[in-house]
Amino acid sequence: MIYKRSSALFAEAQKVIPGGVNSPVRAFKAVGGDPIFVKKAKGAYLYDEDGNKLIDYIASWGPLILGHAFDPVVKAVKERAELGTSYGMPTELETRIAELAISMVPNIEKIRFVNSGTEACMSAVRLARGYTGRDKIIKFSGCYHGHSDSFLIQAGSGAVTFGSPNSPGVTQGTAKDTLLAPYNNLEQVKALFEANKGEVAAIILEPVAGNMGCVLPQEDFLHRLRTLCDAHGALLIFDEVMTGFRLAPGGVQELMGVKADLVTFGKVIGGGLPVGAFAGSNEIMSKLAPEGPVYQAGTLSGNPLAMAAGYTMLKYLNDHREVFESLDKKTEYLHKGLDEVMKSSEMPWCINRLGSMISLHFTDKVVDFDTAAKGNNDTFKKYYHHMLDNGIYLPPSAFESWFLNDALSYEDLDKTIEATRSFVNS
Ligand code: KE4
Repeated sequence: MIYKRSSALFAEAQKVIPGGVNSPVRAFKAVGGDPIFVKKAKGAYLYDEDGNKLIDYIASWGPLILGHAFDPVVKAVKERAELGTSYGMPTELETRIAELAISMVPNIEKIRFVNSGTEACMSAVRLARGYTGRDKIIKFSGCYHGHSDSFLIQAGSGAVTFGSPNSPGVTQGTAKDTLLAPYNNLEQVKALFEANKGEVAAIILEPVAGNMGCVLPQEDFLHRLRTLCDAHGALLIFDEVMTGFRLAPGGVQELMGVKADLVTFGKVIGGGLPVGAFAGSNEIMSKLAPEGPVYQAGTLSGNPLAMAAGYTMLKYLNDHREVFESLDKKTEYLHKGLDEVMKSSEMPWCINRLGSMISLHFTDKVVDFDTAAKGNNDTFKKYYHHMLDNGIYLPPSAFESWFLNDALSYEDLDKTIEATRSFVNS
């Protein structure tokens, strides 16, 4: 594949944008080479600036579960734009998407819309602290909840991709209130609660992690966290920015039957436009301004274009729930195909999957950040570029989940499996 124009555009971008990108994980630092500049996208395919057609496995890092430029969403945004793009005033549309989201997701009575997953998680933690009157939070190494200071402590995704989980600029004052445990390690969580009696406002976690690659909660991990939070008067926050409206209409709460006190959303809820949200019981959410004292705000929160895209997306998913089964079946097919190919390789490998979240690791077991970090990154880099040269666009980091979209055909999946076979045989 030729990437001349992408490289030229990258050189121009680096002169005016730090690192040439507006989000670090796009910069290909973890896999080497210059990032691909995209010209347009439709369905399961990206068309880059050099005219290459690529099968897309990031779907904008999750939002585009129905594929790029999904016609109903495009139509809704075009029509809404004719009515004005932002008012800074309430609109009926915000009420309708709130009602729809609440009808789809268990255990939530009120929802507040923001502009990103970071904002959603940051606001949910502030609300938990305001509601409990406590300062500390427990997070898990390798989980990523956006780039708010409290979370850039052993974070996943781009933060770990750069090997700088503790970002400069995060003060000790902030870091001291973020307690860390390895994912799936209940004993450490118990120890943190014992050592910080009455001080923990909340546990926040990705109930199915996607920012170390895909890492599943073991046995009754989520149920036991629920019990520990109840015993210690802390809130349980599910960060479903990635899993929400992807693993099931009601997300992981529905899938695994565990009740969270607050749930955060992003990605799919915005249908490809900037939307985040956080939700919970009326009892907790009523503490939010202007109803309560916990302040949170945003000029473009509830933006009509973003609400039009998000509403159209959620309504389609709610009315066509067969999409979730279709996506799961396609991902299972891909999983089985990759399994069969990788079995013939000498190198250590494992594949983690739940629903349409899947990741291939070049190590033999990934259950938390430490085991994910043992993956052979040199092999991943070689695999990444081999796949790219075969027209397959994977997330440019071993610490990401692949995101399937329902526009992918079984022929696309076969191409992905065969390109992996040619890598193993090379
Ligand atoms: P955003 O602020 O990027 O919208 O959402 C932050 C966030 C919060 N919680 C979870 C579970 C997330 O996965 C994310 C963002 N995900 C990354 C990809 N793993 C975004 C990609 C990027 O940083 O460019």
